[in-house]
Amino acid sequence: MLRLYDYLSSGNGYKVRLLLSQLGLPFERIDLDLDKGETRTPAFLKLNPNGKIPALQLESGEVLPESDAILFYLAEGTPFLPDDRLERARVLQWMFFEQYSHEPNIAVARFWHMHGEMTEEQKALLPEKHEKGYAALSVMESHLADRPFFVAERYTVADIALYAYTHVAPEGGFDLEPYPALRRWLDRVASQPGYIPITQG
Ligand SMILES: N[C@@H](CCC(=O)N[C@@H](CS)C(=O)NCC(=O)O)C(=O)O
Repeated sequence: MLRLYDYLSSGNGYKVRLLLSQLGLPFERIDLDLDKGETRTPAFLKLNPNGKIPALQLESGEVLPESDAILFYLAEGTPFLPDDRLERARVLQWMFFEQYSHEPNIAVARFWHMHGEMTEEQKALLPEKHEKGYAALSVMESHLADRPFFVAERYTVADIALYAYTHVAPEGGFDLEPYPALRRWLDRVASQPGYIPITQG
């Protein structure tokens, strides 16, 4: 059986949980407590030397880390990943956008809000995280103004990658009110078959 190394409130872990649920694939979930350093134990570092969840252990024993790589792997040959060459590249385009322009700002601001008192350094960096996070949300808003989903007019792993931290952005101090197309897209994603909330393990 597939084994997912995960942490319940992690959006990166949630991406994988959500797709596994939508594919109807059974999996064992191992929860590692980030606050207790459980991603940095020698045993886990042997599985993922980068010391981060999510990591998916395949039935062969091979371990695949990096949420968007896991999504891409699991989606191959399913309706969640297009066959067309350019559309597949567009899925990657939005996943790279998520990892470079979105997650490092929105997820990090949320993490700081959720994990105890912020340090002085975090407080000083927060306005920049918000500015860059809002810039990413604006890019998403204009793309979604005349499209139902990010790629190929249908729900793909590009939507899952971007949904994970966007729908909980208010937990990082972001106001989604000025983004109507984005909020309609959030509702569209939440109504897909097999949808589970981030709180469900
Ligand atoms: N680029 C990675 C980021 C993974 C990541 O940042 N994981 C965090 C939780 S969301 C983590 O495991 N942090 C624990 C640590 O760094 O020790 C992905 O998309 O999977």
